[in-house]
Amino acid sequence: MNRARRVSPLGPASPTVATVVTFATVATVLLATTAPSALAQTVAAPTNASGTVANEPTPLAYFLHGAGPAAKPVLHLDWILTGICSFVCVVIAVMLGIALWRRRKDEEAKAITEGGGLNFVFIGTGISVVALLGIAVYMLIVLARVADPPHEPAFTITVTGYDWWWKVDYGKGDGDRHFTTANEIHIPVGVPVLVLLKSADVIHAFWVPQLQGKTQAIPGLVNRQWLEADLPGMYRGQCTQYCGVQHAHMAFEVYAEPQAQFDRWYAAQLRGAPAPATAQVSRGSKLFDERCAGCHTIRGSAAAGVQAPDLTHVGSRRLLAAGTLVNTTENLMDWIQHVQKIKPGTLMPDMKLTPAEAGDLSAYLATLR
Ligand code: HEC
Ligand SMILES: [Cu+2]
Repeated sequence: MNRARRVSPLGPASPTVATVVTFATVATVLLATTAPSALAQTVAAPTNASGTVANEPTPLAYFLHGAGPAAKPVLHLDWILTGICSFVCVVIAVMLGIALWRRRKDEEAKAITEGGGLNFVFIGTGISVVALLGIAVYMLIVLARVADPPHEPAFTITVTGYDWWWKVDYGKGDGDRHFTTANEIHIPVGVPVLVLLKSADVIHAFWVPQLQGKTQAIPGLVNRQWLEADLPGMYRGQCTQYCGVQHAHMAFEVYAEPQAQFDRWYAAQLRGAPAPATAQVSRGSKLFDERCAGCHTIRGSAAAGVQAPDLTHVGSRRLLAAGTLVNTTENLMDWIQHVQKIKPGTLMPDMKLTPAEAGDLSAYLATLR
């Protein structure tokens, strides 16, 4: 029996055509979803009165939008790498398809002689080597481009990773310009800010995907990074090095604001807490000094603990406990009394409070705006 070899009905040129079409489709979809209108909508996420952020970015939004001179080159690298990898997958799938389609009959297969088809191996290896080397060089170029900010940083902040929250120091070593906050970073839009990264315990990693790559925070070492956003808005950040049970709840937010708004925020953060104005607030303040001051600081009061977030302006933050809860009065009181249910294993104990104590403390905390 000598049946004619089956020939692909598509003809020899069609695999290439199919690949090109698939690749073009992928590229078009990517480009369409990154149109400027989509970008502005997802990235600009102003806080509204109720404290919720409109258009909160989705976790993978960083693949579609970058918002700064450090993010853009990385974004393009992402797309090109994805394009190349998808292209390779498609080519291999098509070749596999052709091989299956043109499969030899069993008796013919036995007749295959050694050494046949080796050219394909040489050509394939050659193409792979060239492509991988090209990618490696391109990656190094991108790394070099984003290593330093395009111009002098406007100022420096120090970010320290703790299990499981971030301490943020502004104006460190600058006397009356220094203050400490937690889990919320504000930067002026359009200028680079230098970030010195430290750790108080284990290795953490600081990552604001839409603005920058990842940088580790290592005990005993000071690493550097810089942040710059082209557009005002909120950019979510996350610890990206596993650091213990609550690693997933170690998020933070970066707010890029016009300079004047940033200056107002800075001035407000510099102020200490107001002196208690009512008897209830005064009782709450005393309770805080007794129960919480061993760990927490409130500037302008006697509380000066250093192992936990500075609470002087806790009311000004959108989220509580490194992105775990939205900061509302109910959530705040729930947090204080049920820490270990909300964020099990975290380094603050549940605080047992009588209803009267809870009322006093709540009244006091409400003054910390
Ligand atoms: C043993 C130390 C300790 C004590 C005592 C303590 N806390 Fe905390 N507190 C922490 C730590 C650590 C965190 C950070 C938890 C995290 O996010 O993982 C924290 C977080 C918080 C936060 C969230 C802060 C933020 O920026 O999101 C609030 C609010 C808070 N504590 C209030 C209190 C109050 C009020 C008391 C007293 C009734 C108190 N804490 C007692 C250690 C303590
Ligand atoms: Cu972590």
